[in-house]
Amino acid sequence: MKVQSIILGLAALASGHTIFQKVSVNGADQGQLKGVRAPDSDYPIQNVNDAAFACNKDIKHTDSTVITVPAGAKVGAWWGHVIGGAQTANDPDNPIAKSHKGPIMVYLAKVDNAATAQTTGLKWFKVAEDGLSNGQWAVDKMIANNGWHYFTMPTCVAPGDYLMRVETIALHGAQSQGQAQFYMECAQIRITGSGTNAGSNFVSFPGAYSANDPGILVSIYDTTGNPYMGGKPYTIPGPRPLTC
Ligand SMILES: [Cu+2]
Repeated sequence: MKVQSIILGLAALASGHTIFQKVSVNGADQGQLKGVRAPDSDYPIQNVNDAAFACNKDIKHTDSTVITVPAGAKVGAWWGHVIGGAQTANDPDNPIAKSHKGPIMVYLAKVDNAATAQTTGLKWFKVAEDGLSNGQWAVDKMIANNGWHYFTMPTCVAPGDYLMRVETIALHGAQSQGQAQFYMECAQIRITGSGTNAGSNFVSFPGAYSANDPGILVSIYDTTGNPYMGGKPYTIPGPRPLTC
């Protein structure tokens, strides 16, 4: 029993996973877990065909909040190591372990009622993506911003209710098939404005990614172990985002 708890403790220390659990709109913090469907577990999904690939599994935190997002707004998605953020004082793995280099992407799916919508069978379109640019992974910027990942909601997105899926991929083990780590949660949003674009390049989750996608089965290391692709470009998985 004692040995087992020590092993479990070491495993917890070694796993610097992450959970998307809060939204901001034009700088206004919408509140912890408000309008975000989150699990208690910070563990990734590693099978791209997992039935819960859209909005994750074992969801424990739900509410009826639908977050108003004006088209064109600067939106923030906040990630934390565990629910609430840090797991321990000065948690070095909050918001995510520094080893977990990778892209962050945002997808929308139109629904009738974001508070109650099911997450299967939806048609998703990408509205934002950030991979590796200017020597920085999207995850590096998210860590530097204390867990916040910022993007602009395209100005042309049509008003209405959507589920907003924010996804981080950790690529530290992605040189082996099945070892990329996918982290995703979905927020309940209502877009306002006068846009008329209902999306394009739709994909399904699961279905959008393959296990040997060049952005999923990839070694990010150069010969000295530096995790920045050795100067080669990184190809973000999925379709290109909506442009207005
Ligand atoms: Cu991890």
